Amino acid sequence: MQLIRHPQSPLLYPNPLHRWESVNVFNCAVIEHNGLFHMHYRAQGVDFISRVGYAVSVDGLHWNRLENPVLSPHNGREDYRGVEDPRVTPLDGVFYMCYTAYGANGNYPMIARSQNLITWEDVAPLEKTENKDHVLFPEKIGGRYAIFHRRRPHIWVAYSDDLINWTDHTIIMSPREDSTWDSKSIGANGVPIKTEHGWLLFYHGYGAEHIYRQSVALLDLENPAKVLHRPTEFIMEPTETWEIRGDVPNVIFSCANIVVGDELRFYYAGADRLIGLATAPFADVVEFARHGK
Ligand code: BMA
Repeated sequence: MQLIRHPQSPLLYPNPLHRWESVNVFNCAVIEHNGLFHMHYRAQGVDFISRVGYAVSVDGLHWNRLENPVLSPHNGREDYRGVEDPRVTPLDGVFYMCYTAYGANGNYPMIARSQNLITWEDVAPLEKTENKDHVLFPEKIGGRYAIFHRRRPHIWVAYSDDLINWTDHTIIMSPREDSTWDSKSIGANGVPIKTEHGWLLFYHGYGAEHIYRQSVALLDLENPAKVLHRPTEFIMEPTETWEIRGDVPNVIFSCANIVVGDELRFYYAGADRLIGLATAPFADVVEFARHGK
């Protein structure tokens, strides 16, 4: 099974009129809330520092953007090189954004909070070591917050009572040495989707050729460290010119996988430069995942 590129894709381009987003717009979060689609996207302009922009849409295809970023570096040495790769999770009436703070010590996995999707305040970093690709689950598991994260090269899960202290860090999935596409590193994408067959996790992987491809896995609902099914094949790889050539070549990267009606909407960035959309009947994706090993 392969995801299908939407005919209107790519949907979002750099804006040459704004210094902060004139070069690349890429890895975006998308949620549906109160009848609108809300996007938080990573942008780079003339200084190549990543900021997070906000756009809103009635159909998830045509987007209206704010003039200024909603999140910029604000923690001195810890994020002066940029705030990257937002993943937004609505939970208990609050919006949480997991983003990467890129600074003097590498990448910190940060968690921020908002009531209105525009003004954000930091909660705390998940940990103060190299780590990224973290995304909060949309509900608590066993009474605790749950999060995916990535201490290279594995996808981990961890739990917290207060979003500040995280414990029970467990590896759930690792690169597959014998794989043609995910032998080197893997990381979680957007908010996992709860299904009757388990948590549907979308994740990216790359191998020796350093091509970022995409696939899915199904995890146990009560204990997501337990992988129920993990197909060997990928469901999307860079094929279009704008996915092969851009800022970083051969990259499909995604921080947003949502279900709208019967359809999976997989928002992604091509080559770290443009934002596009791929879709598939959601039932087909679940079936594909279920038939994995
Ligand atoms: C990853 C992240 C992403 C980026 C990708 C491809 O490590 O930094 O933000 O899209 O590399 O360059």
